[in-house]
Amino acid sequence: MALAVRFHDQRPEDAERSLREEVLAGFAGQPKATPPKLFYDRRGSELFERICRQPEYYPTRTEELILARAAHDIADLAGQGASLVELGSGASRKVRLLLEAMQPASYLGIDLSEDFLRASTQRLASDYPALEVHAACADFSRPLTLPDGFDGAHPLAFFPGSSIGNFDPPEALALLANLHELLPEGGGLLIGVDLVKEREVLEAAYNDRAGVTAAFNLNLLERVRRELDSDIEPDQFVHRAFFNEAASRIEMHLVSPRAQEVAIEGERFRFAAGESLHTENSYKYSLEGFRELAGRAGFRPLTQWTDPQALFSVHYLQRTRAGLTPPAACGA
Ligand code: AVJ
Repeated sequence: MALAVRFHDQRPEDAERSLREEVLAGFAGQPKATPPKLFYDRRGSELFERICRQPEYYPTRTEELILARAAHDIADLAGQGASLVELGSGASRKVRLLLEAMQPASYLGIDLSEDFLRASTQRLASDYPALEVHAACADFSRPLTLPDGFDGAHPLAFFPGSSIGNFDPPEALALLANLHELLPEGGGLLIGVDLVKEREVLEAAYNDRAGVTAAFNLNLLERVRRELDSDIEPDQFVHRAFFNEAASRIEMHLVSPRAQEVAIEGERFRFAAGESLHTENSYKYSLEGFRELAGRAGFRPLTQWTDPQALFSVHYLQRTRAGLTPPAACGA
């Protein structure tokens, strides 16, 4: 039995800049840089699913392990009658662990990619016939509201995968502040956060031996060639990923080993030998560092869980009455 998913279109008017606009702006920048959301066309999403299964890429399986162990504690913290709101609603098994432990009456998936959102929420609706399933197409880096008809009295928001790592600290703070706005006082936020660790382990996760992360990174240039008018040759670029310890982030780049010029949509862009296009940042936190950031956005850290090797963390945060604390007011 496949029950209908209630679909809510909450896309902002000026919604998305097109691939063309993002690429032209990114290649014209100094340094050259493009936003990581450009990775996720159909092929990019498939490659990401494969990254998650690589032996070096610990975040996915570690977060699943943590959630499987903590699911009943999480359900107790969320309390009877809680609904579940998933941000970046994916194909993941993670949310199923929570659905089974919490048994909520309603679920809301929020994602910007409409096709993906419709497919994943439809699967949940058929697998959990008693669950009232809502889907909202919205950008959670902008202010959000719960859609009409969704039971928002007692929601638990779930933001898995360390997706927060793609945002630099001020953006991450703004995103948490949006979630603070979305939730009623006392509401919960369950968020997966990747942890700082030895360089070797971090760098291996973004340089898997099978080359899947490299293919994922280079797919961005394949996309430019497929979807835009361009003579760019992806094999003239190489994948590079390294830990920038001072900034506490993995950086992914596409490096041009030789000087070259590429044309995109009638514009020409020069790469010097060794120059790169910066395609992603993935910030890594300490437990205390993340708790502090959450506190500044008006969340009280109630519990956090890690795996035995402290590779990854899941935090249960409670929305307090207070909103964003200005940085000047929160010194020691
Ligand atoms: C989806 C942002 C959590 O940063 O680990 C994986 C994306 N990029 N390998 C991450 C990614 C390269 C991933 N996030």
